[in-house]
Amino acid sequence: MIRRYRVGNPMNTEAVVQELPFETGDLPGWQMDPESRTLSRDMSGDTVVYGLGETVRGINKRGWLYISNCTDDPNHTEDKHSLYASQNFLLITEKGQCTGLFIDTPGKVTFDIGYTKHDRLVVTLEDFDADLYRIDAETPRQVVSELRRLTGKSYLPPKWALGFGQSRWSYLTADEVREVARQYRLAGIPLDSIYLDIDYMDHYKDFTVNEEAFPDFPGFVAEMKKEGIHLVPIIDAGVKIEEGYPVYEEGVQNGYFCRKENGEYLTAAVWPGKVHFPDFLNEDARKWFGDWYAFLLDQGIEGFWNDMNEPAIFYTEDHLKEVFEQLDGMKGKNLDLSAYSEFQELTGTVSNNPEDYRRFYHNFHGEKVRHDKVHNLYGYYMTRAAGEAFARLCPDKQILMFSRASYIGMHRYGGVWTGDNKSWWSHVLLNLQQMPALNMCGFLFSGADIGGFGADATEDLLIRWLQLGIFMPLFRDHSAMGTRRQELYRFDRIPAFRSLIRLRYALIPYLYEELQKAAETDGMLIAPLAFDYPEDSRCAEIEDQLLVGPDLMIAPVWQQNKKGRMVYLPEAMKLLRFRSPGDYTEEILEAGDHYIPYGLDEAVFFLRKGGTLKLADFRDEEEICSTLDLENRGVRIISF
Ligand code: MIG
Repeated sequence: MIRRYRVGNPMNTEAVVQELPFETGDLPGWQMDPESRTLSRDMSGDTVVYGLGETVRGINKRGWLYISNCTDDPNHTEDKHSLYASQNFLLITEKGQCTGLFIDTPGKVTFDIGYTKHDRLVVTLEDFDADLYRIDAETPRQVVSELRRLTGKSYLPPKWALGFGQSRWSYLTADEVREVARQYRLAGIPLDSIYLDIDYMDHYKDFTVNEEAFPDFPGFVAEMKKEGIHLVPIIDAGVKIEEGYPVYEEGVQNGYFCRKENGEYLTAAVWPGKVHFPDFLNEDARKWFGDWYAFLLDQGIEGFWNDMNEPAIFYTEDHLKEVFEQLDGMKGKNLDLSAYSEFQELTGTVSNNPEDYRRFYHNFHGEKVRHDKVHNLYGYYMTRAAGEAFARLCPDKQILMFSRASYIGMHRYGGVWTGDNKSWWSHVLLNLQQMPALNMCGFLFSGADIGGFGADATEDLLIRWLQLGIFMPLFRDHSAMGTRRQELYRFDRIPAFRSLIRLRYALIPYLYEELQKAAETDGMLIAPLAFDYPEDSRCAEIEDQLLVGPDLMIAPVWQQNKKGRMVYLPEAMKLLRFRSPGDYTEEILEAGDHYIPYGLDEAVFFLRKGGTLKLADFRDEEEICSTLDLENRGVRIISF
């Protein structure tokens, strides 16, 4: 049952697709205080708080302060409060009871989940204007499906998007891309997509292609597709200011960019240098920007990733001017401690400065709205621009789409990737812990940069990450400029990589069917153990095992130099140990704690009681280059 309460006078975010009448009175179970702009409640020792989508820390969110405020921060350490996403949904379980709360408000929201007081949950709204949806159901999975009935069906990607993707910031030329494809073929490792990062563009201008580096782009797209490889270009939020560049010219002429108080367009800087930000919250601008995706669709592109849409700001022209003026006054002076810290403060806070988010406005439902009031919607509406355009331009085709910034509602138009993580062991665990929370909020097609984006990956890290990644819907290796190369063929253990990626391909019939079911039936692909074993109090504490679909449980190794790990089984399960898709052993294990050896050259996971695993049927000698080679194949069944 969903009950809707309203506080203040909220804007319509269009997160919700189902119009519900308002209840009067207070939100049951919560104390509401308009003065402090808070909703709060007690938590008992057994209360577990799930949700919030993509955030730092564990599956159980208790014991930290989380702030919904879409932020481009590449350091996802546990002291952070905000990442790229704002998904204001909590799912609370307590002694067999469960309840959900979706706080639909486009501004900043702070979730103090036992941070200030360990037994108190306090939600503070920047503006006390929100629609509050309280969901009561028998089980956590039912709470999740009610949320989805409220907010709409989840985006489903094309099947090829479950194949392996290789990315790098950036492959600079068509030949470099060809070489990546060639090396994968040589190594016998299947690959379905190669990502084009910002350098495929002409001077980082959206909807352009650098003709010198990528001559005859449509021909190149077709050539790669013949090999089963999709090219997936990035699209950034900011539009370069440049006379004669049609996206810029059209935006200016039609008033589609965000304006300052005085009516001028805001000038910010991102990769292209100075840019204007499209006003995705304005329906006409949204349609216009969406139509531009046709520039690439028409050249054979079938997938995109939307970046920098928090929006990330290197600096704004106005703020930079102020900074320089103040610095002028410091020139030649002896900077004492306080002057020096002032200097540091001035120069160190130029990018993503909160002041800058108050300098520009949107035309939202015909009203002039200051950006910070609707900040968390920007990435959602950029991706919506794309999603609505795909529905208009190619209604019969599924287009791959995922975004960096997000808000609930965006799950109807695309998935997310979790942004600039690092090649750290702790980020393998973070990837695991973010996935069930993303699923709860509707973001089924999601994943992290496998191998880690920043910092240098080692071979064992990459293998361990892939052992988790083969179960994640978005399955992409991506890394940053300046870091150690992490295409799989650059390492020694090619047979191990080949077997793992081939096993992923064998798992696609199961994964895609379950993903499809989860999207259609408003379910989850990836869930915490406690969702299916509510009576077992041990499960509520498990932070490094997951359920994948109804039949599988995984317990990856996420620490270096381990040869195995302890695994908790809430009931008897069948352990499957694969050395390749055709070479595996099975062993039935009783409920309880087990030490499970898990080497670098295998994949170990568990089939649940009554479970059925469908594997694509191919032999070890058979070549599998991409998902194309899975077509018209039978399945092999393993059951317990
Ligand atoms: O500020 O396009 O998260 O995946 O490779 C960096 C370059 C901008 C951030 C994305 C990352 C991408 C990178 N982008």
